[in-house]
Amino acid sequence: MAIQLISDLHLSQERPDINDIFLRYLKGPAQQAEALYILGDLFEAWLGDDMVLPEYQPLISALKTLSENVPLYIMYGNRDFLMREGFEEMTGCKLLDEETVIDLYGTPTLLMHGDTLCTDDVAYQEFRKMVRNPAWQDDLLSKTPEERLALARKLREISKTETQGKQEAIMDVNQQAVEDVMQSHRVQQLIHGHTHRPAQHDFSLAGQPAHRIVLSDWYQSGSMLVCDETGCHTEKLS
Ligand code: LP5
Repeated sequence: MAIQLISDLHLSQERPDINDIFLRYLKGPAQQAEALYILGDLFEAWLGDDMVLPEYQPLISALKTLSENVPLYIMYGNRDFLMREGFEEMTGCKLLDEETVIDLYGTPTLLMHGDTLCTDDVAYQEFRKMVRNPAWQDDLLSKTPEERLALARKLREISKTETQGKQEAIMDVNQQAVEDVMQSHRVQQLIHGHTHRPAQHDFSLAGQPAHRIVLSDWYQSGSMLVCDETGCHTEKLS
């Protein structure tokens, strides 16, 4: 048995081929998992548990079916931070804190989405503060579905323009932020997504070997990290 980790699927009606890969994954390889961890941005946009977009329905039903056999855990990304108890009920996924330490076959491992590690992206961190404010979210959730969709579209437009104007380096993690959060949780291993720069980084932390694994997005094809007693490796999904 092995633990599987995925992130940054950005499921949406714009990429039906990726939705199909996800459905095949849930009915196939995911059935073999000891547990499945989804580290954020499962959906392109989650606009509230009370307005599930029709294209998400089969994906949600497939998650619920899988949850009858496999423990499912999920954390928010920067696109789906409006998931609440309703989402847990409809999918069988348990929402995790945004910094969660698990015992990965004897190695304490910190799981994160990864956006908070991009501390050089000051504009994003300010934006994040705004949208993570409970009052802002309550106000948003009181709006009609049409208003929420319009706002989400507007935010996507702004974000696309903004990211095109940013240097690549500032949209990556800040190494000091990585080390600070790892030390605060007393771990030597971190797994996260968000940056869309899949890699395994080795470095030294407090004089000991440390390891940061960045998960792949699902823009071109599916991908999962598989971890067992022997270590972690990436497998492509199609
Ligand atoms: O998403 P991605 O990977 O392209 O870029 C991210 C950061 N951008 C975001 C914004 C999201 O893309 C917007 C998503 C909207 C859908 C979900 C919303 C659900 C609820 C809302 C509606 C119901 O996260 C981007 C980072 C990049 O990652 C790399 O880390 O740089 O950050 C930005 O682009 C933020 C800008 O720099 C600052 C934006 C200021 C916007 C101020 C808006 C004011 C309100 C306007 C209302 C119309």
